Amino acid sequence: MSPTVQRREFLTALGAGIAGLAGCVGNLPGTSGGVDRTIYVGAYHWGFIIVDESGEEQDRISLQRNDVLRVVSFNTLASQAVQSLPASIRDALPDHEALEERNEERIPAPADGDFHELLEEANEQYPDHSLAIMPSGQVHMGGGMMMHPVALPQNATRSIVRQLGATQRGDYTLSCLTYCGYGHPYMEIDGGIVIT
Ligand SMILES: [Cu+2]
Repeated sequence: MSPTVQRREFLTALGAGIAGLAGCVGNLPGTSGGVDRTIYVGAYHWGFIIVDESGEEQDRISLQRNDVLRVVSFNTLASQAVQSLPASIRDALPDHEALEERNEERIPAPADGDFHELLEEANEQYPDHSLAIMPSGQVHMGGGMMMHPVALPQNATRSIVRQLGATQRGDYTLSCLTYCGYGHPYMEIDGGIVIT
């Protein structure tokens, strides 16, 4: 199968996941408009940044069971999508150099090749990401997923908004499920959301 075909199939799967989730949330009792918390999640090569409504970056979001979380996600390279965010959120996003420095602190150095070159290559060849929120320690998509994957392409013109019910206690990991180059395996925040 060519990479293009694989990709198309993956995107179709994403669409199915999104429709499924919309169904779930609509059926939860008492969630009509009652959002308890909104977070903004930016995807970059090779990580995520979580910013709360006040424009503060957060390492971890704590929720009570049955809270309703609104997640606004975007690719930090999708300039039109970023422009549509509130100014306080845009201002909280580190510039690309700062994000690149984070990579060097978090991600093992490549055995051959140079971090910066691999990043440039990834920007060109694999500019798209996705975001899924799943129970920590779960490698494959399975049950208990909090947010089914949403596609975050670089050419997106808008952010993606999802409303999620925090129905199950536990630690959740934010994860990119779209191959995006060298650092892709490290593109996650383990335990980024905790439901107590
Ligand atoms: Cu990615």
